[in-house]
Amino acid sequence: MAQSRPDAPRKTKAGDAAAAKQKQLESFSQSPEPTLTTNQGVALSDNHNSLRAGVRGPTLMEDFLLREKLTHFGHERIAERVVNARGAGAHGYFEVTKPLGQYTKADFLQEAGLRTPVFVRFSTVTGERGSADTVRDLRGFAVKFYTREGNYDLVGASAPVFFVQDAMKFPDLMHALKPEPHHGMPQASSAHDTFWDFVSLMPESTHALMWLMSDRALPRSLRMMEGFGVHTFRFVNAHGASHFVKFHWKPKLGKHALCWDEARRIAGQDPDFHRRDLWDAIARGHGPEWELGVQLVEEGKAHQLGFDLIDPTKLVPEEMVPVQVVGRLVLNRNPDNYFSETEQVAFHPGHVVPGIDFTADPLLQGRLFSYGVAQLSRLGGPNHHELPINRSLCPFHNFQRDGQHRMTLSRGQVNYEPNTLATGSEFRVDGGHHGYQSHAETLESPTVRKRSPSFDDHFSQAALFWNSQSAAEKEHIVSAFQYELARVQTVTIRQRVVDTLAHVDARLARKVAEPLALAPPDAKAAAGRAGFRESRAKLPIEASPALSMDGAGSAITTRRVAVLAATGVEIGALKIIQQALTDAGAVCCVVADHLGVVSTSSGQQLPVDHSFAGTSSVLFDAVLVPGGTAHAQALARNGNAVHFVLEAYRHCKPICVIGPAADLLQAGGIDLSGTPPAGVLVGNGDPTTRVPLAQEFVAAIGRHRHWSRTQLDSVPA
Ligand code: HDE
Repeated sequence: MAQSRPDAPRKTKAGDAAAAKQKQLESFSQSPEPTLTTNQGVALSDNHNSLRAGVRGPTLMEDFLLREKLTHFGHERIAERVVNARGAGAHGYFEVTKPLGQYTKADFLQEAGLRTPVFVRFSTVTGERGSADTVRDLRGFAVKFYTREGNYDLVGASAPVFFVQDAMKFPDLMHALKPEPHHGMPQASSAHDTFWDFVSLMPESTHALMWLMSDRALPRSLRMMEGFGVHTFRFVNAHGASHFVKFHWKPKLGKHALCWDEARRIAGQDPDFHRRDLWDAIARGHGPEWELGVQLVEEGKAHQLGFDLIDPTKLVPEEMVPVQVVGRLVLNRNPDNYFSETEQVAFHPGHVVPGIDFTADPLLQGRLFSYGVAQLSRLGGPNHHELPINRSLCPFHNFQRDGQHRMTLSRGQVNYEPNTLATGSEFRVDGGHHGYQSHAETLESPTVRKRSPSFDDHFSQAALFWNSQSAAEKEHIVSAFQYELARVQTVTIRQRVVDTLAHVDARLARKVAEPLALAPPDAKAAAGRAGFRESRAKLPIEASPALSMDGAGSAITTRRVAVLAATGVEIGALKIIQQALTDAGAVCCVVADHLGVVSTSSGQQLPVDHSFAGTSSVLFDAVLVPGGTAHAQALARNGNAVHFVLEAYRHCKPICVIGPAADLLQAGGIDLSGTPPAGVLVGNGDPTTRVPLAQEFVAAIGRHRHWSRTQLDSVPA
């Protein structure tokens, strides 16, 4: 039996490490074959007919071909994840840009340029496996690094804080959030009584609630979403010195949101909107990219922050501890098989490598137990680490044996340690400097089932988040609370929520309460309830600009622009604008009343990508309506075209109309006589203005949404 010390040949050989995982997966992959066989390899002659006693007779029990096929089919489904069930996965690599040897001995973070293969799975938290993508929810952002020292999983989320401080409350939170147990509704939504009942009794959830009610919970794309490790972890260097670390993923395409009305419409138009968007971008060679950022806090300085670093309802404002960019994550390959990869991948916050360690965050501590047991029931046994997607790239060997679905054939007489029989000399792994060393934290206190008073401040960071939002973002938060609470049937629950919100911001609480027929928010009533704590930290900053998503422009790569066209469309300006958009990486699609082609004013044939019947404005980021009198008149007579433009207007998307096409907006009562509304560009058809118009349009799309548009409710769409 080949035995070695656990850390002897840990390094993969030279070569492209990122390709190594692909090669490993390929050794398990299978392409369609020209013949069919049973699972035992016996060739089939007929895959259409079962074995019968005569052509019209009953099917025979003996038909092992039918039995095998039906038995396998009947077992195709496995239990979905109890949370984060709906996901999308992709392969890629992580590359170090700033080595971190000073802080951590983790091998994959030592060398600039070193690439480590990764598999990433994004997910919604609440919905079941078949639910829609664009629901209001936080998103899971789980990264498996196949490092040379073993797998490291960073199982994070799209918000840096969580709803509860202790793992003990996680099942209650999720029970309250998931469909109500008596009738199994609603699907993938927090807008119901049990969720708000629970959170209204748990003031510690207030900060995470602010994130859930904000635009953060409606990402435009998984590619335009920040990720966070949430908990504080530890980096440990080669000398055993430890730093606290918070992880951040910063999307290269900027952070952008959908608007709520649009998100709901997309859920009907294309429930796979986010999954498709990720898949298509990678398939077209526009694999998304994130920077990995770390916030490092010296052990001895943590107490100076003014809040407890191991409380998972707290973030570390970037303005207090800057985020240092240390690497980049690139996703560049779609999975070959959704089930084998995206479904069977098993993440675990306890999959760490030497140099990365835990803190005593009581939520993290519970997670360290929970993921292992979840995989046992979901993947049917203790050998799921042997599934191709979960296999480490470096060899693994130990004396764990047997169990369901064991694939490794462990040779020899010896399945225990210490031993002498394997090689004739004593083999013993019993301490020493090699392998994973847990950080030696000094712990001396009596056992206690109690929260630390340092976790008592539930509102100062919720208020920081609120204060950091732009005026439009604040309005969105208010509307979100109003929508959710309007769906709550029990009036006392609504009242409890607004009473608690009064501790975040009095105006926020009042505005939320206004249309809900509630008594004025009563901060004192909230303060009298169980779970409430008076403690409130004094933060050195009033607002953290990094918490807002508004205003930051970004590249427009992969943004989808709809070009509306009817017979007689003028393509002079269109060509120039289209070129500018394509040069900037956007994707233009011609939308018309019918598929095929549209005749232009100069008699050319313009190919059509989508018909109005087959698409919708909510599936695009911007709209361009070129000039041409006959074309503009035809579109103005077409209710679908008018709706398309007005809906895009209501969703604050950039719109460029040329010449008579402005009538489409005016039909919705949008006044273009003076300065056009934000993000609306009106071209006059003059050829000399085409290039600047194209540039302005690119810039307007880069701003993403023009939230400052007013009186949107008066626009009929
Ligand atoms: Fe999870 N979580 N979680 N979680 N979580 C699961 O693991 C759990 C928490 C997160 O794409 C489950 O394999 C407990 C925070 C992601 O496969 C389960 C607690 C964060 C994913 C589980 C938490 C997460 C999961 C479901 C509180 C953000 C999907 C099946 C103590 C940092 C990973 C499974 C993927 C999945 C338990 C809290 C993120 C049941 C007990 C906080 C991204 O084990």
